[in-house]
Amino acid sequence: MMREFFKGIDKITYEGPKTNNPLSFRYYNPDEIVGGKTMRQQLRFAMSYWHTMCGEGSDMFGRGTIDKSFGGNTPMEIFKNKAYAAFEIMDKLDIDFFCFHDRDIAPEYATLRETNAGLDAVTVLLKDLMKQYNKKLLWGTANNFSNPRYMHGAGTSCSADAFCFAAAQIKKALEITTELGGEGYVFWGGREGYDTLLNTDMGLELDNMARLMKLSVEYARSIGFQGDFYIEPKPKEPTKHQYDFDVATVMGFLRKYGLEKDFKMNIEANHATLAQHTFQHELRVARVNGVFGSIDANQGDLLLGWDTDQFPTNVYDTAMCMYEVIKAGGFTKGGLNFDAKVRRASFEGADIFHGYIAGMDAFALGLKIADRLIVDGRIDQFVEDRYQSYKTGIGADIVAGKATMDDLEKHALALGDVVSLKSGRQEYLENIVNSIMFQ
Ligand code: XLS
Ligand code: CA
Ligand code: CA
Repeated sequence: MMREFFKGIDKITYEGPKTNNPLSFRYYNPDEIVGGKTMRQQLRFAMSYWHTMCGEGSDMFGRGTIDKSFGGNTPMEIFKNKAYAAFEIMDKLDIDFFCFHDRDIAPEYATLRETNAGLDAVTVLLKDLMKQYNKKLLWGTANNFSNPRYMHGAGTSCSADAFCFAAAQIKKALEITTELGGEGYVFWGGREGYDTLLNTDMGLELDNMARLMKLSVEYARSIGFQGDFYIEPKPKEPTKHQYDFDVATVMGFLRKYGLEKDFKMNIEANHATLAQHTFQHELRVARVNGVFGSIDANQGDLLLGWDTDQFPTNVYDTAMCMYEVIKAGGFTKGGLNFDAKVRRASFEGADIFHGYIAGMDAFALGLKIADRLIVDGRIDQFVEDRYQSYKTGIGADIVAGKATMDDLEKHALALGDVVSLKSGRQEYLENIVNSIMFQ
């Protein structure tokens, strides 16, 4: 008989919008078809191991408020219990995937060798539990930012020794991810950036970051990893300037180093707003560049202005997110990873469930609304009509690359002073969105 960590919480099931049961789904109905696929297939929810199994509620001003030792005494016992508890949570919430950093799943010992041995032991357990509960690994990654040796960065450190440690950690994380059948591998440049340019050789740092990524991709493919690689943009925090600032910046980096075929984006809502973009903007940039991959589903607090990683509840944002996801053709190997944590004062076990339910329902609603927006068709039609002038005449020649500067000038001169323009109709479109959301 397996030990139960969250007593009193049964499996969370769909009860529909009218239920009063807070421990049920009102909108997430896994088998319901929306947009030609089940909600389960469309949304591909994942649990973030770091927040859910490790985050203890500490902040800059106070220590933890939430005990995540799960009754373990030795480090190894604690991490094994985390694994059992993790699968209980996924099972009860009906979440199919999880994501982890190497240091979330096993203890860090005095040496890398011992730490790797610990990782191997937990990997065996995770593999077992995955089989038993029918759960999958959405993506793995290496924590190359917590250990003090990465104070100057990992791949961008001024120390070649630190660079090697980073590489060794990524190598091991890739091996584990492959062993567990991971569908992806994420690079989030935790300390890949700078605090002052006065001590920084930016050119070398960027070259080295690209070198490490290239080596990692080559190694992963050589050991049979078949998943997708993602870069997760973030503009700042912990460093003042992170090199992977936003999707557009990362595209420039990838193209400079010839890595654009190897990577897609893992886009986090909170990182988008930290970069002064909307979540939808980042998704759109990824989509039009053909690099949409996966999502870290959360939301920030615009008044606090740092990476608060809250469970997403803003349905307007989840709707526009799912609109972009559907337009990008849906998820292939990616999914919606709740890179989100309950607030420090929400210290009871049940709070984790309330957080996930809130996020899953907000995305279920978002999916349904996005599908309705697309089926309704008025927005798509409006955009289509707005660019009509490129369908015929000089516009068609521009698009076909046939028009010369002389042709363009000739056309402009012939117009005299008259350009016929139509309204952008922003308010009309916003009304459509609201009327579909609240129908
Ligand atoms: C931190 C990031 C991190 C990545 C994975 O801000 O969101 O958790 O998602 O390393
Ligand atoms: Ca993230
Ligand atoms: Ca974050």
